[in-house]
Amino acid sequence: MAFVQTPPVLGNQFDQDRVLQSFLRRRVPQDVLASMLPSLARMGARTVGDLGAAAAAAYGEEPELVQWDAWGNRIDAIVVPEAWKLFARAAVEEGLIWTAYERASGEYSRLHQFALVYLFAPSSKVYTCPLAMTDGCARTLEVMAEPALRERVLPRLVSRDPRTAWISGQWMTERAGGSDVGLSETVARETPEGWRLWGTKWFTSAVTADVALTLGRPQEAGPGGRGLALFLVETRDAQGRLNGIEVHRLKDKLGTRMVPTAELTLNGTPAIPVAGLSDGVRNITTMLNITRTWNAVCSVASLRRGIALARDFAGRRFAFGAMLDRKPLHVDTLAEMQAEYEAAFHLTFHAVALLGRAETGVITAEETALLRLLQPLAKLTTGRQAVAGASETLEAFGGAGYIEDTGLPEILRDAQVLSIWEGTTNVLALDVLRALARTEALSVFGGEVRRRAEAAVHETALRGPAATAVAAMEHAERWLAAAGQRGAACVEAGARRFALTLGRTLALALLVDHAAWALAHEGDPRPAAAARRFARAGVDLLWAEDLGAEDAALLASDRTG
Ligand code: MFK
Repeated sequence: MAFVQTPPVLGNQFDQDRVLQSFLRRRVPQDVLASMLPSLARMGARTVGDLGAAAAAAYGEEPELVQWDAWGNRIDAIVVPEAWKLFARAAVEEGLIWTAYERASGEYSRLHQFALVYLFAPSSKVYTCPLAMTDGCARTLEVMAEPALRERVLPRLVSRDPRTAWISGQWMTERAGGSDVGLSETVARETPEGWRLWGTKWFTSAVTADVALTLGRPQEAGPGGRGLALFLVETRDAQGRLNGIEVHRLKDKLGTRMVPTAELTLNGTPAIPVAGLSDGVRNITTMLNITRTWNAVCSVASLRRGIALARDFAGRRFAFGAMLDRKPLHVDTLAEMQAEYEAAFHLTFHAVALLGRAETGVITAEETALLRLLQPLAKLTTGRQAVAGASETLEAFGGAGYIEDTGLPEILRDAQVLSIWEGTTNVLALDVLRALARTEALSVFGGEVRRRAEAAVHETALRGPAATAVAAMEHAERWLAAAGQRGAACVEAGARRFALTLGRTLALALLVDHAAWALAHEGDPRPAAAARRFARAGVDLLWAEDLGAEDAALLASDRTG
């Protein structure tokens, strides 16, 4: 009989996730964890059950824009696949937003929510995008909206009833400014019926949303982000017609193909100011810090799904006289992937734990400074790991990884956006500098790295990686001081290497700390092995020299004449 390849098969993704389970056992009190377990086990089953099946069956299905009805009326209806509707229903039923706002688990509620999100994400065709924006909008309204607006909209955003639940968009990007949002050209005018917006939004994710947070510049307001105001738009009127919104076309994207992303024009769209009539950029960063956390969690989830598939397949695939999981070079590759994933997990879920503490009022001033730094660091560090990890996943399957209907190429296409949207690596590296400029965040950060590394002092196996983390931290501190002396251009040029070094260093320190705990309390040597491997993979990416002048020469025009 001809040889036929066996595809990978995954079981309950909560039951099979040692890293998540061990982390929760350590961080969450036993009684609180016991109350979370049934929902986590259910999501672990659904992600390889009905949700996974729907995602696989919807292979190639995409949303469609229907601009006109049969009678010539402009309708701009977005028709989404049935699978998308299932993900929407499941997200509400499983409380993917609600869990964070109900706060039944106190400061651990964000850990509960994001553990659910992490399990849900890889089988959701990036339904996590509208969910992230809904969460970001909910948090923004919770902290800064007038009571009337908050009380009308917030319960819908966090609803656990599919009949009343709303989702929110985040319509920031304009032709003039994707990263430099202060260049936004949308105009806001106060009319007898209230505020209205005119302008074109160039990249509006999940255009099927019920509401969206967006920015507009009130007439007479000044330039830049300060002159913008943050508005909430309700996309449809009582009859279900779009509220002065024209959808021009859906974007033809590399990945996230089931997410309806559109170019649209606001043509006198009614809008409600959320928090005064200025400082729109500062105000919308409340949303961004939430969506960036989602981005990091989804990056880790993508890494985890990739390694789960590759490890399972390695036990099924025979080549050169043995199964792949008996081949030293393949084992070496899988171990590298596993170590990157475990480090990414600890970095991200530490940020999640701090977010939960912030939102329940138990966070300390030092932790607040750390969280401000961790949100961009977790996003930028894990975004790049997710892209590299997805590429490695495909390669671990050989040619099958390059074949569309295995579902594997989609992992890579969907991962690529994770280092782009919600701030590219470079924009976030600059945000790290912004966060450091204001506070004592670097000394708090350094203290955290050292404290976590010291936790391993009694474990011989962890002394090496702990020392690597401390040495990288010292180098980062020295580099920033020296680059600062050489000038702002020098700091900016090295900002990406600096930020990635900080992100990877804290990831290593947290992994070392957890590994020491796992050895002592669970007799599990695997996190320590991950820490040793991650330390060797490279955490310190900084250079001593300043190559600015050489770079200018390197990039001088190739044109002759
Ligand atoms: C898997 C799920 C993922 C989620 C999917 C969602 C899909 C949605 C798709 C999209 O919408 S992608 C578009 C996302 N766009 C961005 O992420 C924008 C990227 N650009 C930036 O983040 C820039 O850094 C920024 C626009 C914020 C810079 O603008 P400015 O005008 O140069 O900022 P400036 O003057 O430095 O900062 C303005 C204020 O905000 C300052 O405070 P003050 O007014 O008190 O001085 C800053 O300190 C503050 N600020 C800036 N970033 C902050 C922040 N505060 C807290 N946290 C931050 N991150």
